This record gives sequence, C-alpha cells and structure tokens, in this order.
Amino acid sequence: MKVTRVQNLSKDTFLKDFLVANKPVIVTDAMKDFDRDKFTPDFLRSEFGDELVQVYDDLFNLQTVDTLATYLNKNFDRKPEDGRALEYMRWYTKLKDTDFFWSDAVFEKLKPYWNHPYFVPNDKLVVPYCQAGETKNITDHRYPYKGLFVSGKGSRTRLHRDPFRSNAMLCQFYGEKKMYLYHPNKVNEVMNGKEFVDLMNVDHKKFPKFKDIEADYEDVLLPGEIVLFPSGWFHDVTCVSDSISITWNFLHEEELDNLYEFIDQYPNDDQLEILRFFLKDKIGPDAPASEIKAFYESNMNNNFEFIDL
Ligand SMILES: O=C(O)CCC(=O)C(=O)O
Ligand SMILES: [Fe+2]
Repeated sequence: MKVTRVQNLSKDTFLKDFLVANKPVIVTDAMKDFDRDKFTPDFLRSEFGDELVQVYDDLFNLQTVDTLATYLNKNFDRKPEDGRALEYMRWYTKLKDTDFFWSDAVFEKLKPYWNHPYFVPNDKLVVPYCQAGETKNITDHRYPYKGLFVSGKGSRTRLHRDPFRSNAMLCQFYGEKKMYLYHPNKVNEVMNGKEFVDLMNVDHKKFPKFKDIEADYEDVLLPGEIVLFPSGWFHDVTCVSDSISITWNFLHEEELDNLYEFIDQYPNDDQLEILRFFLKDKIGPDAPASEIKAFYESNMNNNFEFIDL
C-alpha cells in the first residue's frame, strides 16, 4: 500500500490524524517555503566540502570520518562497477556530551534556507522538552538525532525503529528514497529479540515468521516531500538516486504514553542517554529511568482533550 499523501495540512490535523493515530503520512507541499536549491551536492561541496563528516554503514555503525568532499567524490555519480561497500553520511547535531564531528555549525549556516515545517507542532513537546508556552523550532533548536543525511545511489538504512519510541520526520531535499514501513505490531515478525530482519537478504532461520507478513507501506519519497515515521514503526530506506535529506526525532505531549511504555519496558536502555542529555539542566547526568519518567510526569501538562480513535 502507498502512504497517504496530503497537502495544506494543519498542525491540529497532523497531530490528531497522524501523530496520535500513529499513522504514516507524506506531505507533498511540505517544503513550499524552503530554498531547496541550497541543498544540492554542488552547494554543499562549495560551502562545507572541507568539513569532517560522519560516515556510517547501512545501520548506525560509524565507519570513518572523512571530508564531505571526499564522501561526495567517492559516492555520488558513482560507476556501478566500482564494487566498493556503500557508505552513508549521517551528520548529526550534538546529542551526547562528547567531543565529536557534530554538525551544529553547519545547521547554523543552513538556517536561512529552510524552516520548521508548517504542519509540525513546535510546542507541547516532550522531546525536546518544551516548558509551558515555549516553542522549539527545528531550525533554531537542538532536536534528538537531527542530521544532514547525504547518501549515494544504492546506499541504505536497514530496517530499524527510532529511539525511545520517538517520531521521525524525514525531509527529502534532493533525489529519491524507496521506503518500506512495518506497523509496530509486527515486532515478532521483523525482530528476533535484539536484531532486525534484513529485508534484502532475509535469514528465514532467524526470522521464521517474516514470510507470513508484508510491508504495510511501500513508497518512494520524492524531492520536496516530508514523511512521518510515527512512534514505534519499523522502516527501511534505500536511495534510488544520489540523495540529500534532513531528519530529526521528537515526541509530542499527546504521545507521552509511548515514551512511558518504553521507559517501563527498557529502564536500562542506552537510548535513555539521549533523554538525559536533553534534560541535563533539569535532572542529573546519571538520573535513573524512574527519575526521567517522574520529571515528565510532574512537568508535562497532560491536559489534552479525549481523542476518539
Ligand atoms: O533516510 C534514511 O536513510 C533513514 C531515515 C530514518 O531512518 C529516519 O529518518 O528515521
Ligand atoms: Fe529511522
């Protein structure tokens, strides 16, 4: 099935019909007020070619740090016969208290050329945490896993789901991406405890139930579109052509239960480190999971209207 495509989407409708309803959506006019011409290989090369960037494999394992120009030279307009392993440049803004090749300065320079998408709530967020009345725009603020993704044709992000049941917004600036999406209730078919099935090379011994299911959605994200991967959804993304995207994660107050469920189920999960980082001036750096939850319980308003699903 194809993902629902919409335009002229209000923040309220996005919240109720897609975030709270936990349903993927593609917004086709999502970047109507962006300057997409600035998100081309030539522009990025001329502005940031000498910067050091994070190069990963087809999941999120760091392989090397290279200059952006080197990455582009090796991976864009690449000859099919060249046979080298595919590499994926995921250049994140700071999300841990470690010195690293973060992209915060680059995002600062890109700021004039894009905007907080017009349909995406920027208040009442749990992650990144917004105090009552506060707004946080993606172009001005740090969000978890906010990254510039530059990836040559054929490179891939294998099936996974995003940390602490957050939503992901994937904004496609340049090139096209093929996507497969699986509903969270297919966890026992696509996972065997810790590992995710590799859709392109299925190990039926490890994932015996995978043959019984199909992807809920299969679609190609086009330049100018933004897709929502809602909380808990499994997704696999392959570049149909050389590609430039931006992505980030967030959670709205009305989805707090998803986060609580995650914290209760996985109180020792590494991903909670990211929540601690985003709350570092509110709770201690080593706060246990119970304290993270207690912080949200006492600080989020949680006074939303009842929504009939
Ligand atoms: O674009 C990709 O390769 C993966 C994107 C993704 O997993 C995300 O935005 O959460
Ligand atoms: Fe993801």
